[in-house]
Amino acid sequence: MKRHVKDFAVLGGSLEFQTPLIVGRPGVLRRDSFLKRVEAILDSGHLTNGGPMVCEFEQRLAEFLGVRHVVAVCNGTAALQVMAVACQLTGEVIVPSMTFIATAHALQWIGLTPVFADIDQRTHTLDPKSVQRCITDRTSAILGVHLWGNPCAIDDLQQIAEQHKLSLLFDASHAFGCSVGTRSVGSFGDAEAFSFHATKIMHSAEGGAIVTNNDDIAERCRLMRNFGITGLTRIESIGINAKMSELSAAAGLTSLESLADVINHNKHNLCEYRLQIDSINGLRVAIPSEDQQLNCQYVVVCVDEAQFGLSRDELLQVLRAEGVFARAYFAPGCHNSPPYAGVSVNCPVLLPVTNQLLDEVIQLPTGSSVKTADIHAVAMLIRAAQKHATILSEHLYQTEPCWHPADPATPMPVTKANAA
Ligand code: T4K
Repeated sequence: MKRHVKDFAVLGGSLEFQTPLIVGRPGVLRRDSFLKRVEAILDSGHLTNGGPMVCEFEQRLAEFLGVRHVVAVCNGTAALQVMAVACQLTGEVIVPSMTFIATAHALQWIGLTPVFADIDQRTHTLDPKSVQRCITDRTSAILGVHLWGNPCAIDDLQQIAEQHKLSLLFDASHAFGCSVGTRSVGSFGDAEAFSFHATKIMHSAEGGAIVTNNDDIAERCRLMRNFGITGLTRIESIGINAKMSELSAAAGLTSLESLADVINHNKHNLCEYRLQIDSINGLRVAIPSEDQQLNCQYVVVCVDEAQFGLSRDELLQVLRAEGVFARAYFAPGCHNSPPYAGVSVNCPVLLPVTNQLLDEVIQLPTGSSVKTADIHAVAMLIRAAQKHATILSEHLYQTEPCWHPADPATPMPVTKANAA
């Protein structure tokens, strides 16, 4: 309990969490189930190149998502790239700036030009009106991102894509297990790309997939992930090594088995956070729409500095020092990062909502390792920080702040006051 300003770890007080709460802690794989699969791989001697584990993983995913084709690849970035090449994109591709840098970099790396459109205040996904303003005669596609698992404005984007004869693709890295009505994310647009990175709700340590109902796109993706090779030596197209290994598929299959439990736990955590946080003046848990099935992988909180008393970055510093390793994804935004910052072809329109959200959102830890009592402790910390906001803020700028000893974000060790 932080009664006085000096009790805060950032000013040398004792830590609230010795073992930090983390955003993106990988879900634990059921060990016996995973090891059984690893034994089967070792017995078969088939480690990669289209082995039975990858085939089974693709089949299970296709059933789960209700789609015709799943093409498993080595990571989400490769999924975006193979999908873009298979869809024969050229020139400019409209994307949001508030996303992991991989969305933009994946395109730029293969010679396409990401063009940043603004996003919607409520869903944090592409604003169709802004997308319209970004279309030029060089545009070949719209690539929406279902940020935090919130599905994009699919119907509106579909209409724009049809009107301008553009491909419609989605970066669904955050949205495995989410759906709109009865349709799963993965079944929209021409194709969607997933990441199964360790930090994702369903993971294969490293991995990804292109998902589509289009037979031609699927065939090209299959060919391209394996150098464009068919048979023993025949080369049919350009390609790359984007194959998923059998070990990754084993992890993915095992992770898929616990997905329902993980989502239920996350839903409970999100409800608990809402109960605790929404009553704090100046904070609001961002929830898009009650009628969508979301995986609740991210707990996103908007910080109104004027009302709350501390800025998002000050709150982040206070929390991280205590061992609540909150994040400020995806500040400063792709449009403020090299090589896109200040380049007019990448940034043709103003991004007021993007800029505002990049300054004010914070992600709080959730996932299986975060328990209800942790959430109550985090909320109590935040309330105490608000109570002492003015003095805390002054101190933050006057003294060298203390850091949590386990914080990888800072090279500074914990200071004398804290170590004592
Ligand atoms: N599109 C979108 C919208 C994406 O979010 C991503 C990936 C992609 C495309 C590209 O997909 P991939 O090519 O990556 O498959 C992470 C991930 O590296 C990245 O995959 C992810 N998005 C992004 C949102 O988050 P960081 O900067 O959060 O990683 P890091 O190392 O800080 O890990 C987060 C926390 O989890 C840390 O406190 C450490 C902990 N952790 C992490 C790993 C990997 C563990 O405890 N164990 C682990 O194995 O980037």
